[in-house]
Amino acid sequence: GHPTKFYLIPLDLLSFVLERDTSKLVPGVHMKQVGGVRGVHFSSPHTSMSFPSSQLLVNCELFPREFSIVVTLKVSSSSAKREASRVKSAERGRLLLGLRLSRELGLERLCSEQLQGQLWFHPLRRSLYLCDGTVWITLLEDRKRLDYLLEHQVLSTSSETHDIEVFQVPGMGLMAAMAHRSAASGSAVYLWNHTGFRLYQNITTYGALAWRHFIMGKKVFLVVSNCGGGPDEHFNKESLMDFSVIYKWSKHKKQFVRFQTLQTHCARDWEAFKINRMTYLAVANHRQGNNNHTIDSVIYKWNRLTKTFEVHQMLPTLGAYDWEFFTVGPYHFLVVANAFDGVTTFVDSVIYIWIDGSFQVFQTIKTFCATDWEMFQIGSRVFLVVANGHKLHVNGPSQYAINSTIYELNIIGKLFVRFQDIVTYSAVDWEFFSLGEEYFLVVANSFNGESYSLNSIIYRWQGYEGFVPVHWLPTIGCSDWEFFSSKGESYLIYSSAKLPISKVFKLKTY
Ligand SMILES: [Ca+2]
Ligand SMILES: [Ca+2]
Ligand SMILES: [Ca+2]
Repeated sequence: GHPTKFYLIPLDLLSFVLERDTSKLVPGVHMKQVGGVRGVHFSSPHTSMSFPSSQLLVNCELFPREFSIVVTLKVSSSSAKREASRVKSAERGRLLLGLRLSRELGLERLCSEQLQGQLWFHPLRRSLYLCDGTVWITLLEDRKRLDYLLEHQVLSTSSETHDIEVFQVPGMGLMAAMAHRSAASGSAVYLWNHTGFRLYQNITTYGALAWRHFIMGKKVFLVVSNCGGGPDEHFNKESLMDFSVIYKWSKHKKQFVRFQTLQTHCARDWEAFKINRMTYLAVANHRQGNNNHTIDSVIYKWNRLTKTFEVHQMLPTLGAYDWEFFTVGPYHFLVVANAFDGVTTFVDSVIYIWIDGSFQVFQTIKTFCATDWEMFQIGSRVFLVVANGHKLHVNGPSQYAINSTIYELNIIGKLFVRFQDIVTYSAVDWEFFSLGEEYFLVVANSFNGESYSLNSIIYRWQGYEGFVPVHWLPTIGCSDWEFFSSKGESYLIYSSAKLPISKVFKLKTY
């Protein structure tokens, strides 16, 4: 799976510089012996200690941006002290890499000014600390870290897929509902076993665009949006087939059964949420007829007496694509991704806040064919990231390589402020996930103006630097990414709007 693995053969770095002339050591190099352990101490770098990096990295023209040195330590019962090694790799005489290791093993010593720069390895915690002159800073802790992704399953589906929803059904396990394009074959629910997703139930849909699951009491529900028959239909049934259906899981039949039908308008997304133990659904109505994007989206509320969802509030939207609900402390927010007003994609998306039983405008944010909002938290910090699809103004050309932006909630200023811009290619989905103590975002890039074969990119949170790209995953017409875990393993699945396949990747950690 991972080509670079083949090059991971152990190298004795010291042998590159020490065994040239065994009769004498070069200036600035001393042998040291502490408690029966011999080591080499480099007090000052000398140019004769250099060696070309090509000796280390065979078939590698350029020195890589990321480079790891694995230090293997044999831990004896007595505290051992090692001082080692300065590695210098010179390209045209320039110092590219310097490493100074001075490491303590065993129980904690007080970090003082004299120990500044010293590393301390705790064998029981398997953690590595650095003394900054005052305190020990944690450099490494024994925890899960993302290494690489392994293709786990290529799932053939009856047609192209616009959306995946992964959820748990008590007594059944993990399931995935997929919004397949074709009205002839409809959509399907898949059941997970360790080898992958297997077809479980076919459900009649007409150009399905989105699935969403929700739970009321102990009952599991699914809602799907239909957007006409799509190109499969030979005559115009659009108005008849433009609706959404709520299904309920029947424990008895072990199937999803039809529960309620709602009139929607090419709904791109359903969001389910609870406020004060009441269940609400929000639908993102995208357009009415062929061209009217300036329409209302609807918040529905569960009525316990009639046992149906009823209209609670209408909110004006512009080609709405996505709703995202989130809660910060005592405050409930709902943000809409507005995509298009019929003329331009330069439209405002709106963050609403729940006040006295209804949503009111909290903040508007300029977006460009916004297709998705994803909220995530890192520690106490609250972020919102938008997927911008493309820039289109009146009848001008469309731009697909544009910024999608991460915003951070400024609690004092009571508004979201720009945190980081990331270039995306007609982005249609962001998915946030964490592994151990690492945080990631994956973006679904769908189109660059010429091709649908593009990389989706996984970004890793690096604190001050924000999110940096770490993995590139080739996709075709990517429409959705979902993260899920099963039996301690983590997975990502993506769907394609251009090919009848979905792919599951297993996240390999070290
Ligand atoms: Ca989804
Ligand atoms: Ca979303
Ligand atoms: Ca997603």
